[in-house]
Amino acid sequence: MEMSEEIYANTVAVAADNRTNSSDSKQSYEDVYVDEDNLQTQKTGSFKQSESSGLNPAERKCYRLTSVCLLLLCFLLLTTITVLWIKFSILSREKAKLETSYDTLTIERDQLQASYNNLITERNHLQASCNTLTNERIQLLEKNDEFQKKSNNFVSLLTDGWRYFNSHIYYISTAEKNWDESRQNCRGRGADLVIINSKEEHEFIRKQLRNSDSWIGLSDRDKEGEWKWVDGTPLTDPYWVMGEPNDVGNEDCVKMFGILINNGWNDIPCSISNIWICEKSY
Ligand code: MFU
Ligand code: CA
Ligand code: CA
Repeated sequence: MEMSEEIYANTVAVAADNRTNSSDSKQSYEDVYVDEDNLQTQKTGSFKQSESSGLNPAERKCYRLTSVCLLLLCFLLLTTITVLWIKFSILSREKAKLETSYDTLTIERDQLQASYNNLITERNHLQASCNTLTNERIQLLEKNDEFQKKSNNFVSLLTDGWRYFNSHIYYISTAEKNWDESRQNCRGRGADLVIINSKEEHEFIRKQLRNSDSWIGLSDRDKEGEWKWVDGTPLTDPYWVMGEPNDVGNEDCVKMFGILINNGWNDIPCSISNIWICEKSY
Protein backbone atom coordinates (compact mmCIF):
# COMPACT_ATOMS: atom_id res chain seq x y z
CA MET A 1 0.00 0.00 0.00
CA GLU A 2 1.13 3.50 -0.95
CA MET A 3 1.51 6.13 1.87
CA SER A 4 -1.19 8.39 0.40
CA GLU A 5 -3.59 5.45 0.16
CA GLU A 6 -2.91 4.64 3.78
CA ILE A 7 -3.61 8.21 4.88
CA TYR A 8 -6.73 8.17 2.76
CA ALA A 9 -7.97 4.90 4.37
CA ASN A 10 -7.35 6.20 7.87
CA THR A 11 -9.03 9.47 7.13
CA VAL A 12 -12.11 7.71 5.65
CA ALA A 13 -12.30 5.51 8.73
CA VAL A 14 -12.15 8.47 11.09
CA ALA A 15 -14.70 10.32 8.95
CA ALA A 16 -17.07 7.33 9.08
CA ASP A 17 -16.84 7.24 12.84
CA ASN A 18 -17.77 10.87 13.22
CA ARG A 19 -20.28 11.16 10.31
CA THR A 20 -23.31 11.66 12.52
CA ASN A 21 -21.79 14.30 14.79
CA SER A 22 -22.21 17.44 12.68
CA SER A 23 -22.18 19.02 9.30
CA ASP A 24 -18.73 20.46 10.16
CA SER A 25 -17.39 16.96 10.21
CA LYS A 26 -18.65 16.47 6.72
CA GLN A 27 -16.86 19.65 5.72
CA SER A 28 -13.66 18.36 7.36
CA TYR A 29 -13.92 15.24 5.36
CA GLU A 30 -14.31 17.17 2.17
CA ASP A 31 -11.36 19.40 3.18
CA VAL A 32 -9.19 16.45 3.90
CA TYR A 33 -10.24 14.90 0.70
CA VAL A 34 -9.46 18.00 -1.21
CA ASP A 35 -6.18 18.23 0.69
CA GLU A 36 -5.36 14.73 -0.32
CA ASP A 37 -5.99 15.72 -3.92
CA ASN A 38 -3.83 18.78 -3.52
CA LEU A 39 -1.13 16.79 -1.82
CA GLN A 40 -1.26 14.38 -4.66
CA THR A 41 -1.16 17.23 -7.12
CA GLN A 42 1.70 18.96 -5.19
CA LYS A 43 3.64 15.77 -4.98
CA THR A 44 3.17 15.20 -8.65
CA GLY A 45 4.01 18.94 -9.36
CA SER A 46 7.15 18.89 -7.20
CA PHE A 47 8.23 15.74 -8.70
CA LYS A 48 7.62 17.15 -12.13
CA GLN A 49 9.45 20.39 -11.20
CA SER A 50 12.43 18.47 -9.76
CA GLU A 51 12.42 16.42 -12.78
CA SER A 52 12.27 19.48 -15.08
CA SER A 53 15.09 21.61 -13.28
CA GLY A 54 17.28 18.64 -12.81
CA LEU A 55 18.20 19.54 -9.13
CA ASN A 56 18.56 16.88 -6.51
CA PRO A 57 17.67 17.69 -2.82
CA ALA A 58 21.26 18.53 -1.87
CA GLU A 59 21.47 20.99 -4.69
CA ARG A 60 18.10 22.46 -3.71
CA LYS A 61 19.32 22.83 -0.14
CA CYS A 62 22.48 24.51 -1.43
CA TYR A 63 20.37 26.74 -3.63
CA ARG A 64 18.17 27.77 -0.71
CA LEU A 65 21.22 28.39 1.49
CA THR A 66 22.80 30.53 -1.18
CA SER A 67 19.56 32.49 -1.57
CA VAL A 68 19.39 33.11 2.17
CA CYS A 69 23.02 34.12 2.22
CA LEU A 70 22.47 36.48 -0.68
CA LEU A 71 19.46 37.98 1.05
CA LEU A 72 21.49 38.39 4.25
CA LEU A 73 24.29 39.95 2.28
CA CYS A 74 21.86 42.34 0.60
CA PHE A 75 20.46 43.26 4.01
CA LEU A 76 23.95 43.76 5.42
CA LEU A 77 24.93 45.81 2.40
CA LEU A 78 21.84 48.01 2.72
CA THR A 79 22.47 48.45 6.46
CA THR A 80 26.12 49.30 5.84
CA ILE A 81 25.20 51.78 3.11
CA THR A 82 22.62 53.39 5.39
CA VAL A 83 25.07 53.66 8.30
CA LEU A 84 27.77 54.99 6.02
CA TRP A 85 25.35 57.49 4.52
CA ILE A 86 24.37 58.73 7.98
CA LYS A 87 28.02 58.94 8.98
CA PHE A 88 28.82 60.72 5.71
CA SER A 89 26.01 63.22 6.38
CA ILE A 90 27.24 63.85 9.92
CA LEU A 91 30.84 64.21 8.76
CA SER A 92 29.76 66.52 5.92
CA ARG A 93 27.98 68.77 8.42
CA GLU A 94 31.01 68.67 10.71
CA LYS A 95 33.27 69.43 7.77
CA ALA A 96 31.12 72.43 6.84
CA LYS A 97 31.22 73.61 10.46
CA LEU A 98 34.99 73.13 10.60
CA GLU A 99 35.42 75.02 7.35
CA THR A 100 33.37 77.89 8.76
CA SER A 101 35.44 77.77 11.94
CA TYR A 102 38.60 77.66 9.87
CA ASP A 103 37.52 80.73 7.88
CA THR A 104 36.61 82.58 11.08
CA LEU A 105 39.89 81.58 12.70
CA THR A 106 41.81 82.62 9.59
CA ILE A 107 40.17 86.06 9.71
CA GLU A 108 40.87 86.31 13.45
CA ARG A 109 44.44 85.17 12.89
CA ASP A 110 44.92 87.84 10.20
CA GLN A 111 43.43 90.47 12.52
CA LEU A 112 45.68 89.32 15.34
CA GLN A 113 48.66 89.38 12.99
CA ALA A 114 47.77 92.95 12.00
CA SER A 115 47.36 93.89 15.68
CA TYR A 116 50.66 92.22 16.44
CA ASN A 117 52.38 94.16 13.66
CA ASN A 118 50.84 97.41 14.92
CA LEU A 119 51.96 96.60 18.44
CA ILE A 120 55.48 95.84 17.21
CA THR A 121 55.55 99.19 15.39
CA GLU A 122 54.22 100.97 18.47
CA ARG A 123 56.71 99.14 20.65
CA ASN A 124 59.55 100.23 18.35
CA HIS A 125 58.32 103.82 18.44
CA LEU A 126 58.01 103.66 22.21
CA GLN A 127 61.47 102.11 22.42
CA ALA A 128 62.86 104.96 20.30
CA SER A 129 60.98 107.51 22.45
CA CYS A 130 62.24 105.78 25.55
CA ASN A 131 65.82 105.93 24.27
CA THR A 132 65.43 109.61 23.37
CA LEU A 133 63.91 110.33 26.77
CA THR A 134 66.67 108.38 28.49
CA ASN A 135 69.30 110.41 26.63
CA GLU A 136 67.44 113.63 27.42
CA ARG A 137 67.19 112.54 31.05
CA ILE A 138 70.95 111.89 31.16
CA GLN A 139 71.61 115.28 29.60
CA LEU A 140 69.19 116.94 32.05
CA LEU A 141 70.86 115.17 34.95
CA GLU A 142 74.24 116.35 33.71
CA LYS A 143 72.88 119.89 33.30
CA ASN A 144 71.31 119.64 36.73
CA ASP A 145 74.66 118.58 38.19
CA GLU A 146 76.34 121.44 36.38
CA PHE A 147 73.65 123.85 37.58
CA GLN A 148 73.91 122.48 41.10
CA LYS A 149 77.68 123.03 41.06
CA LYS A 150 77.23 126.56 39.72
CA SER A 151 74.52 127.18 42.26
CA ASN A 152 76.74 125.96 45.10
CA ASN A 153 79.63 128.00 43.71
CA PHE A 154 77.37 131.05 43.50
CA VAL A 155 76.17 130.60 47.06
CA SER A 156 79.75 130.33 48.32
CA LEU A 157 80.68 133.45 46.29
CA LEU A 158 77.82 135.36 47.92
CA THR A 159 78.93 134.05 51.30
CA ASP A 160 82.47 135.30 50.54
CA GLY A 161 81.12 138.84 49.91
CA TRP A 162 80.66 138.83 46.11
CA ARG A 163 77.54 140.47 44.61
CA TYR A 164 75.93 139.60 41.26
CA PHE A 165 74.84 142.12 38.60
CA ASN A 166 74.22 141.59 34.86
CA SER A 167 76.52 138.58 34.27
CA HIS A 168 79.26 140.02 36.47
CA ILE A 169 80.14 139.60 40.15
CA TYR A 170 81.59 142.30 42.38
CA TYR A 171 83.64 142.07 45.56
CA ILE A 172 83.57 145.03 47.99
CA SER A 173 86.45 144.86 50.45
CA THR A 174 86.19 145.64 54.12
CA ALA A 175 89.95 146.28 54.45
CA GLU A 176 91.57 149.48 53.11
CA LYS A 177 94.60 149.58 50.80
CA ASN A 178 96.22 152.00 48.31
CA TRP A 179 95.23 151.77 44.64
CA ASP A 180 98.07 149.39 43.55
CA GLU A 181 97.65 147.04 46.52
CA SER A 182 93.89 147.05 45.97
CA ARG A 183 94.32 146.11 42.31
CA GLN A 184 96.79 143.39 43.29
CA ASN A 185 94.24 141.97 45.70
CA CYS A 186 91.60 141.84 42.96
CA ARG A 187 93.97 140.04 40.58
CA GLY A 188 94.57 137.48 43.30
CA ARG A 189 90.83 136.81 43.22
CA GLY A 190 90.82 136.20 39.45
CA ALA A 191 89.34 139.66 38.93
CA ASP A 192 90.47 143.31 38.57
CA LEU A 193 89.39 146.70 39.90
CA VAL A 194 85.89 147.55 38.72
CA ILE A 195 85.32 149.07 35.27
CA ILE A 196 82.06 151.03 35.03
CA ASN A 197 80.50 150.81 31.54
CA SER A 198 76.94 152.06 32.12
CA LYS A 199 74.69 154.23 34.26
CA GLU A 200 73.01 151.03 35.61
CA GLU A 201 76.35 149.56 36.65
CA HIS A 202 77.33 152.88 38.25
CA GLU A 203 74.07 152.95 40.24
CA PHE A 204 74.45 149.32 41.29
CA ILE A 205 77.99 149.95 42.62
CA ARG A 206 76.95 153.14 44.41
CA LYS A 207 74.16 151.27 46.28
CA GLN A 208 76.61 148.54 47.33
CA LEU A 209 78.98 151.16 48.79
CA ARG A 210 76.39 152.84 51.02
CA ASN A 211 78.37 155.58 52.80
CA SER A 212 81.93 154.35 52.09
CA ASP A 213 84.35 155.68 49.42
CA SER A 214 86.06 153.04 47.25
CA TRP A 215 88.75 152.70 44.59
CA ILE A 216 87.61 152.01 41.00
CA GLY A 217 89.78 150.76 38.13
CA LEU A 218 90.39 154.18 36.52
CA SER A 219 93.60 156.26 36.42
CA ASP A 220 95.65 158.77 34.34
CA ARG A 221 99.02 157.55 35.58
CA ASP A 222 100.48 156.89 32.11
CA LYS A 223 99.64 160.36 30.78
CA GLU A 224 98.09 163.19 32.80
CA GLY A 225 94.50 163.87 31.77
CA GLU A 226 94.16 160.62 29.72
CA TRP A 227 91.82 158.52 31.83
CA LYS A 228 92.02 154.78 31.14
CA TRP A 229 90.38 151.75 32.70
CA VAL A 230 92.51 148.86 34.03
CA ASP A 231 91.84 146.85 30.81
CA GLY A 232 93.43 149.71 28.79
CA THR A 233 90.15 151.07 27.34
CA PRO A 234 89.69 154.89 27.45
CA LEU A 235 87.00 156.54 29.61
CA THR A 236 83.95 157.39 27.49
CA ASP A 237 81.10 157.68 30.00
CA PRO A 238 82.30 159.57 33.14
CA TYR A 239 80.42 160.18 36.43
CA TRP A 240 82.67 162.88 38.03
CA VAL A 241 81.60 164.94 41.01
CA MET A 242 81.22 168.51 39.85
CA GLY A 243 84.65 170.19 39.68
CA GLU A 244 86.55 166.91 39.36
CA PRO A 245 88.99 165.75 38.21
CA ASN A 246 91.19 168.61 39.44
CA ASP A 247 94.54 166.82 39.98
CA VAL A 248 95.35 168.87 43.08
CA GLY A 249 98.90 167.80 44.07
CA ASN A 250 99.16 164.92 41.56
CA GLU A 251 95.88 163.01 41.78
CA ASP A 252 96.05 160.09 39.27
CA CYS A 253 93.70 157.46 40.78
CA VAL A 254 89.93 157.57 41.11
CA LYS A 255 87.67 156.85 44.03
CA MET A 256 83.89 156.66 44.04
CA PHE A 257 81.72 158.12 46.76
CA GLY A 258 78.94 156.12 48.39
CA ILE A 259 75.21 156.42 47.83
CA LEU A 260 74.82 159.82 49.43
CA ILE A 261 76.80 161.64 46.70
CA ASN A 262 75.41 161.91 43.13
CA ASN A 263 77.73 161.39 40.14
CA GLY A 264 80.41 160.50 42.67
CA TRP A 265 83.93 160.25 41.17
CA ASN A 266 87.00 162.19 42.39
CA ASP A 267 90.69 161.97 41.48
CA ILE A 268 92.95 161.55 44.51
CA PRO A 269 96.56 160.46 45.13
CA CYS A 270 97.06 156.70 44.40
CA SER A 271 98.86 156.23 47.78
CA ILE A 272 95.79 156.92 49.89
CA SER A 273 94.11 153.90 51.60
CA ASN A 274 90.52 153.06 50.68
CA ILE A 275 88.25 150.06 50.42
CA TRP A 276 88.13 148.71 46.85
CA ILE A 277 85.79 146.95 44.43
CA CYS A 278 86.81 143.96 42.28
CA GLU A 279 84.83 142.80 39.23
CA LYS A 280 84.84 139.69 37.06
CA SER A 281 82.52 138.08 34.55
CA TYR A 282 80.17 135.37 35.76
C1 MFU B 1 91.13 168.98 46.74
C2 MFU B 1 91.50 167.67 46.07
C3 MFU B 1 90.43 166.62 46.29
C4 MFU B 1 89.12 167.18 45.84
C5 MFU B 1 88.80 168.48 46.59
C6 MFU B 1 87.50 169.07 46.13
O1 MFU B 1 91.19 168.77 48.15
O2 MFU B 1 92.70 167.23 46.54
O3 MFU B 1 90.73 165.47 45.54
O4 MFU B 1 89.13 167.39 44.49
O5 MFU B 1 89.85 169.36 46.32
C7 MFU B 1 91.25 169.95 48.86
CA1 CA C 1 95.73 163.13 37.53
CA1 CA D 1 90.28 165.52 42.97
